[in-house]
Amino acid sequence: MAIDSSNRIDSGDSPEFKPYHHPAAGWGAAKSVTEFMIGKEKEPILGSRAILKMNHENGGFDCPGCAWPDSIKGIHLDICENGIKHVTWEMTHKRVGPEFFARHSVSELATWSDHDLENQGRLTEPMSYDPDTDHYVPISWADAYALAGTALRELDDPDQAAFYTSGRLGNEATFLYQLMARELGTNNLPDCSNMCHEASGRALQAALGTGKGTCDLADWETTDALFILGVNAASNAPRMLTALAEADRRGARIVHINPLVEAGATRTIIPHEFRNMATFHATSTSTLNLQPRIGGDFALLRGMAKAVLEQAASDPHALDQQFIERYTHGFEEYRAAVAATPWSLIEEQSALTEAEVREAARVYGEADRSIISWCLGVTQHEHGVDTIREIVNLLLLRGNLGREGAGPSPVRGHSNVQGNRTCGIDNTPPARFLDRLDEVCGITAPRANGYDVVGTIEAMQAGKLRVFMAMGGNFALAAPDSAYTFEALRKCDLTIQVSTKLNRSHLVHGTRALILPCLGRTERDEQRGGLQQTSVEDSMAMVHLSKGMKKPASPHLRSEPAIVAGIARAALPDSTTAWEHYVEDYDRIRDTMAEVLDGFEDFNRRVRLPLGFRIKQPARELIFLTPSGKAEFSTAALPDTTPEPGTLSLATVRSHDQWNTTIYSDDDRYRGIKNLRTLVFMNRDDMRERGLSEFDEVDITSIARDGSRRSVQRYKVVPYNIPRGCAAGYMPELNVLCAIGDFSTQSDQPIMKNLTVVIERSA
Ligand SMILES: Nc1nc2c(c(=O)[nH]1)N[C@H]1C(S)=C(S)[C@@H](COP(=O)(O)OP(=O)(O)OC[C@H]3O[C@@H](n4cnc5c(=O)[nH]c(N)nc54)[C@H](O)[C@@H]3O)O[C@H]1N2
Ligand SMILES: Nc1nc2c(c(=O)[nH]1)N[C@H]1C(S)=C(S)[C@@H](COP(=O)(O)OP(=O)(O)OC[C@H]3O[C@@H](n4cnc5c(=O)[nH]c(N)nc54)[C@H](O)[C@@H]3O)O[C@H]1N2
Ligand SMILES: [Mo]
Repeated sequence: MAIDSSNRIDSGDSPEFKPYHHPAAGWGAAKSVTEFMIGKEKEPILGSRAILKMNHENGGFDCPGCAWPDSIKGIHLDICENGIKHVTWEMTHKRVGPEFFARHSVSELATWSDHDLENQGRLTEPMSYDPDTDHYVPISWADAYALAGTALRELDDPDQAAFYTSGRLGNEATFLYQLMARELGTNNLPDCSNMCHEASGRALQAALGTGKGTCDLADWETTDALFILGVNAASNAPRMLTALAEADRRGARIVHINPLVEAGATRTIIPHEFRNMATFHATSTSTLNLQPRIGGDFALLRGMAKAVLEQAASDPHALDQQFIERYTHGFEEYRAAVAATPWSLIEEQSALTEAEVREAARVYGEADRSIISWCLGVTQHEHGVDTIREIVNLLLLRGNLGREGAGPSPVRGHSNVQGNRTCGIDNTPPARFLDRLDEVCGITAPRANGYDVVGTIEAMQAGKLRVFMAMGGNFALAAPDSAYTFEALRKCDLTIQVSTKLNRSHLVHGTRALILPCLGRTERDEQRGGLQQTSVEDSMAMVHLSKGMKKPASPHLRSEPAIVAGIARAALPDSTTAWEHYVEDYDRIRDTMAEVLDGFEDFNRRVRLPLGFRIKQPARELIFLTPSGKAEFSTAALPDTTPEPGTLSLATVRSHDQWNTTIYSDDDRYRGIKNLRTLVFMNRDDMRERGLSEFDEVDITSIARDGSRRSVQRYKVVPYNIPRGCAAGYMPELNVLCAIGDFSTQSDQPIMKNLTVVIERSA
């Protein structure tokens, strides 16, 4: 099937490119939101009332957008343009009911764009695929559970099933979901984190003994220097702009490290400061912008460490000697590894000059307290784990850990992706967690590791996986190698999608398929025990409650915990787990979680505190659960990440107007793009070398490690301020180019930011 053309969403209007020179957020954002709410979704009143309840300290729901923490300063509106779009998208009046599916066959829907699919509105009833007519037809909840239960019971081996999680799922549903998988007997719990921050978890676990950052917002508010690597804050974590602007006002230094100078890396208008919006008063969000080559961060960080260590020869304050001696392990080996890395290699690999690297090091050396923050620009690489360990190395040199205003601070993606892992979504679970789960829940969890995302796709292809269930997300499109993944999903006996909106994963299905529509985060969740709340954990390990207030989109929707319990009961008829009892009142789920999960003691009481509670981070207290009991320096040598002659490194990124696989429009305001998604950003010199001008059509061909090639055709070239040898374009369209075998050997994450490509004029 023509995957490439089916998910193109270019509206057909003439594309425009006008570099953006205004500050991020402010009136542009306000206008965009207004157009979005009134123009396209036509629900201004409904939207605005709900939005006032978002991220509110007393009640309200957690913004289902990004995982940036809520402001701890209380009442001001801590919302952003993209959070508003996200919520409005969920609250649409449009509905996808049985009549819709009766009108359109699956083969027909497969030719629609991804935007058009989701834009049909909210799913209203459970549906089952009928292979005779190629239509989805209504099915009762009882029959849907029975169908799923029978398929799961009939497996020869529980490892023939896999249970995917997208990072939306609340903690309580998460806990029940992993319990069901493990009671069935499998650790096949792939999740979106396998494509997102797996590298961060692994690096921090190895270095510090906890797989999370150690900072909270109070640290961001007191730090002297912030280093932001590979984050497009203005689009993907807009509330970070507030923290950046406030830091700048206090006189903190801010260094952005990104091959692209993104909108949030210069100036912003703080979203909730209406006075500034009225006067167009923009606040600076940067001290220094460095544009390394894609994959050049490790070299840059190594260079900064080299400069700091050189400085230490004459300046006793360059290093925190006491900290290094008392709390770290492996310093001498690290010093030797840095000494063995010549400046020439650092320059070559980072594509920055020694002077630029020294400038970043000077900012770092002058700051008493530094935070280093990162997102996908660092994680989705072959050397993601080594790069994040180098971030920690650099922090350790000056004792930037375990004190206010200092530490590593990854920016997570989905609003509860961190909570999913905390609550047991892990295909390689620690033995200690399984022991506790067995003891408290009276099950015998399997000990063998399960499949991650790539492993799941490979197992489907090999015929080893027969039932695939997804709690949210859009696995077919989010995963790498679309053609291969589509083929894999179609080999399953049964695919089950628990979703709010129609998407590609409903159309790329197994022999049998179920669509189970669930409540969204904004909606009231009534169970026998009354109105329920669900908890989530943000990027900075704060756990708090989220309560939907809106009338559900349809009376037939069920909550995610209820759906898990329904399937679990059907699949495990003799289970002694009190599935039904749990769903009546989520406090009961939380009571069990309190017994199983570290740091969740007294869960029900603490989660009801006004801002919830913070899960203790041992590393923050300078307790390192590592083999040496200390923070570990790492000593990897710099890899060669420069592109071969004739090829470019391509990063797949999000536009300003999308949420992962959810595409709101074909504009990308902050990058100056209108009406175009099938584009590739290139350096002018690389274009000239190929005889290309703006909007010329090109074919992009990726070259996988095994030599296999994948292409997209007729993409338009956009000249952009990006280092030579680098290119960028949008996910998920470009997932076609990501080879299934090209995952990092360090993190097992698919390589989505450093594809080797050839770009040629289309025939
Ligand atoms: N509105 C909105 N918000 C979102 C999302 C969304 O789709 N829309 N997605 C959510 C999710 S799940 C996630 S994980 C996050 C993603 O948030 P981001 O990590 O900001 O996501 P990307 O768009 O992939 O952008 C990656 C950034 O890294 C840069 N980059 C690429 N390669 C390199 C490199 O080698 N080095 C460096 N230093 N930088 C590089 C790119 O130029 C870009 O600025 O956002 C979350 N929030
Ligand atoms: N090439 C490339 N590929 C990538 C990335 C990249 O940077 N480049 N990024 C990767 C990353 S970081 C991530 S996190 C993944 C994202 O992968 P996923 O999490 O799988 O994808 P999403 O697009 O976030 O999922 C959107 C769907 O979630 C459903 N949904 C929305 N709200 C709810 C809800 O409340 N409950 C339920 N049950 N369903 C809901 C809707 O049906 C919607 O269609 O993609 C990865 N893929
Ligand atoms: Mo993500």
